Amino acid sequence: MADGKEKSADSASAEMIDRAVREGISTGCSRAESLKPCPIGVEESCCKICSMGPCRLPRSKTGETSRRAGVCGATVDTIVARNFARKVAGGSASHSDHAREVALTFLMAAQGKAQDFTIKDEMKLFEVALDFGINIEKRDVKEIAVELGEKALSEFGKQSGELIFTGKAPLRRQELWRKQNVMPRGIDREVVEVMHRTHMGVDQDYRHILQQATRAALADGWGGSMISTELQDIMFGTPVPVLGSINLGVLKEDHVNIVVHGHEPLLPEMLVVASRDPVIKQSVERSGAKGINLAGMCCSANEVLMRHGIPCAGNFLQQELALVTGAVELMTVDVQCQMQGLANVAECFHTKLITTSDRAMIQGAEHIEFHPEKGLDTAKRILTMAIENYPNRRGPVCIPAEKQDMIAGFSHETITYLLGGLFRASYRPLNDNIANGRIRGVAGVVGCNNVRTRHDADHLAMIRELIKNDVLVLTTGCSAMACGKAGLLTPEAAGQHAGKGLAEVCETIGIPPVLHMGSCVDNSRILIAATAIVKEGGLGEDLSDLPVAGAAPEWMSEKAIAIGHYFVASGIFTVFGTTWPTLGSENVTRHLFEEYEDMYKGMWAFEPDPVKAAHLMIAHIDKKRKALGIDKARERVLYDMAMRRAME
Ligand code: NFS
Repeated sequence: MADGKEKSADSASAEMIDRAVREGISTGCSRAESLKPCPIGVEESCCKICSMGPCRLPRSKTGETSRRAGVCGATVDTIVARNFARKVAGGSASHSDHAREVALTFLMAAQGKAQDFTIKDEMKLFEVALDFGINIEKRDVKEIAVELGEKALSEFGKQSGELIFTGKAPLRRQELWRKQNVMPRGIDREVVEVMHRTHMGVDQDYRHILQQATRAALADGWGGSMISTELQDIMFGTPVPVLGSINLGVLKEDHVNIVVHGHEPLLPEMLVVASRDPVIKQSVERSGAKGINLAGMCCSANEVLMRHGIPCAGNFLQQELALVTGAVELMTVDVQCQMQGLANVAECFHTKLITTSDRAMIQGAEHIEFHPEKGLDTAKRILTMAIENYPNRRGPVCIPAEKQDMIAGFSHETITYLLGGLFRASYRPLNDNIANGRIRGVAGVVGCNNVRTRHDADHLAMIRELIKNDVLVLTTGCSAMACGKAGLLTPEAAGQHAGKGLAEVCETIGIPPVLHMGSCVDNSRILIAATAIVKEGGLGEDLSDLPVAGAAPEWMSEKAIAIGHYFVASGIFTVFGTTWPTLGSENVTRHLFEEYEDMYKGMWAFEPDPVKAAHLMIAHIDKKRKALGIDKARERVLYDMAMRRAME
């Protein structure tokens, strides 16, 4: 196998990839070498929706889309659109089922049935209650919270009408959604309808299938994901900038290391509380360890980092590598992005792998189910297991030295405050700096790692190119963690990497040029921030008027497709890297890449080269600046031929 440095741009990961190879431990990297992607599946021109197939309709050698049809007569357009829509449904379902769990816990907390959970941010409770049309005057906090919990839960099963949070979008956008008939109803309903319409022999017009995919994606972005973020903020506190550290070097040889991996912050929040318990502290002392070291992995990491400054061990492709250090006593996983391969790696060491959600078990892992009403007890039980496992370490522990400081916690509320100050909190300074050209535009760069690209490399290449060109970057998920490891989430990064205009603004306010806004459900924070820019005035009347763009250069999950699709349907140009799942159909690709611009004023693009992709985003930002009449404020950039071709 190629050496670790070729697989990862992060030297700590490279070191652990090499260790795994030396010791014959299977990881995502080694499995990817022996498993090449299927060339037909990669273009999604394979239908396995019924058992008369699978029907494979590859493009001809000359690159043309096949004119053949599946056994039932389904064209390649229908097949590709169905596969795409099902990806959106899978992603929306994941974010939204997470949201449901949060809403259920929120309601139990409000009713006093989950004593370990409380309302930490009353101000946000009142704001969100008002969004939901709840009367907050002369009412008890608990009463308001109960009503909010009930109303939030009823958003999932709403059979008609519009999701309440869509009312937060600019009015123009809401009108456009109604005109295109994609205003989302209940979240569950939209996902179920995608599954129904894409069943054998139902919806067989690719445009009509994609319309429903759009409605399901909007139910995620302006429904499920937003409900998660808002209720989590109320329960656990709205993030404010916090200093944290990241990379495998956060693990400590002389501590009991516990890695919390997954997505729902409910158990991780309780683990944080339990780790401070005096009884737990005493048992750590007895074990001979110097203390407990909690570290996060994937989006759970982002959640506990943003609210408590708990260190991050790493992003998606580091989950197995954290165990390869031999220093992890216990890893908890709940839902999403957890590789089944973890069980095998854990077995090679003393590590206990614990599944905690009633929706996800892994063969070979131990299952300790988390229930909100006894959250703290479960957390203590898990910590005790980890402490008892500390003396069982086998073989040499090998923790890479890399550990990087970073600032996270840029919620939409924080950005308002940082820009305008406590007494005149507003987006005005940001809008002014966009209008005067110091900030050329804003990009949301988000999403996963993908083993088919060099770990972290594309995120970093794209983001460095954007900030060099004065584009302020908002980031979440595994992309945010890639930035953290590379030192881009520090205020000093502005002077080192940002263009003159952006650096000036960042240095004045004291913020990094790349703002960590949280986990993947927190992409809803980016929607709210973009809406706040519109509402501040002077930069158009809809999200699609803004000089902004989105990207996921190393995406791999269905959730990333759902996110990208709600960004696009919200009017934002969005470019994905690695691979693109509609290449099997020219019509579907044209629909999403071109016709969507007319319909939604936002569209998809695919560009695997991250620097070229950054320039597609910059070109889009410049196009929007021109339309707003603010292009004169900045010098024009001369594009070379290669860049122009990439833009066409
Ligand atoms: Ni998002 Fe977070 Fe990471 Fe991708 Fe997975 S952890 S929810 S899906 S891999 S960014």
